[in-house]
Amino acid sequence: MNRIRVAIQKSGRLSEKSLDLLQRCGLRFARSKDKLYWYGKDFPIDLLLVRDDDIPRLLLDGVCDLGIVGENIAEEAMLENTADNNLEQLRKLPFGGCRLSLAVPENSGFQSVADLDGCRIATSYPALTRSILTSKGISAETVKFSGSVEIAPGLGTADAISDLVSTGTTLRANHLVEFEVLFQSTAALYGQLEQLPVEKQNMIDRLLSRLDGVLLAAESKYVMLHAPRDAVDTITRLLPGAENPSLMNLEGDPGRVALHAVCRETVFWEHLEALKGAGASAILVLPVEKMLG
Ligand code: PRT
Ligand code: ZN
Repeated sequence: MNRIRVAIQKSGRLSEKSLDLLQRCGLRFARSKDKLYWYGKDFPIDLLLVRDDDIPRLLLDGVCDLGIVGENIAEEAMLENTADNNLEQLRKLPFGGCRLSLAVPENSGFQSVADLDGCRIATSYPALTRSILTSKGISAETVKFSGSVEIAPGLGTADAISDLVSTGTTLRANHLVEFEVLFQSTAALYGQLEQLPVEKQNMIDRLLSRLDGVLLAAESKYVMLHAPRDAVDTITRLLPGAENPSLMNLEGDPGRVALHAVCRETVFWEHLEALKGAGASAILVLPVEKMLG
């Protein structure tokens, strides 16, 4: 069986973006009736739609070759499993960003993380939380919650929580204050460390190369502008992540040129203002859809 199986989240914060990313790599799928297994149409790459918590195990057991999951889940799984069974992080992905933070009740009186020594901390990530706290010289007891961790202090089950935070709204709504960030997380593509048959590995390498193209294109822009010929060097330096621009003559205007460049970093309004200040005009910023090589 030389087909590649990719596990992604069935429904949740990472589902849509994971699927969109794979589709932008040129993958198309025939959806099965139960919607759990999607068969790859043009490539031997199939999808398995599962709960995110199951993804590390599917990789470790060799059921899937690739998986997209939050680093928080992958790190927790790696700390729970023995070291001979590790996942390999292949690429970080630009979505699913959040942080695992310690939070304590408002007016709890805790002054520093050290005060949590010997306390009970409710979390869905006990192994990750303990490992980070241990590295800070703090030994705390963790109480495992699968969801709604934020209600634990109110119930008297824990003194503090260690939970994922993105906007902080959930903490505020539960009268908790963020105390310390333990771990920054983002979605990532994982593989297994096992050696794969050559054909499978080649297919994964091809997918990774397309993925790199998609990720690079996402933050790249094609910039076109007119510039005074003697300001070309200054203007090139002002373009974020650009190298070797193309220059073209402007008919009837020997003192100015048209300059085209690919900027491999985000182009902000401030950059455009600086370009204008250096003499650029007719500045156009276009999205880049695909990139290779
Ligand atoms: O059903 P399944 O098990 O697949 O999904 P799930 O409910 O376990 O996961 P889901 O879809 O909620 O999250 C999937 C992944 O998204 C997580 O593993 C993280 O990697 C990432 N992610 C990013 C988040 C958040 N942001 C996030 N804010 N996961 C959870 N939250 C929760 C957090 O636990 C807390 O309850 O949102 C709340 C806090 O959000 P704010 O905005 O109020 O701070
Ligand atoms: Zn989950």
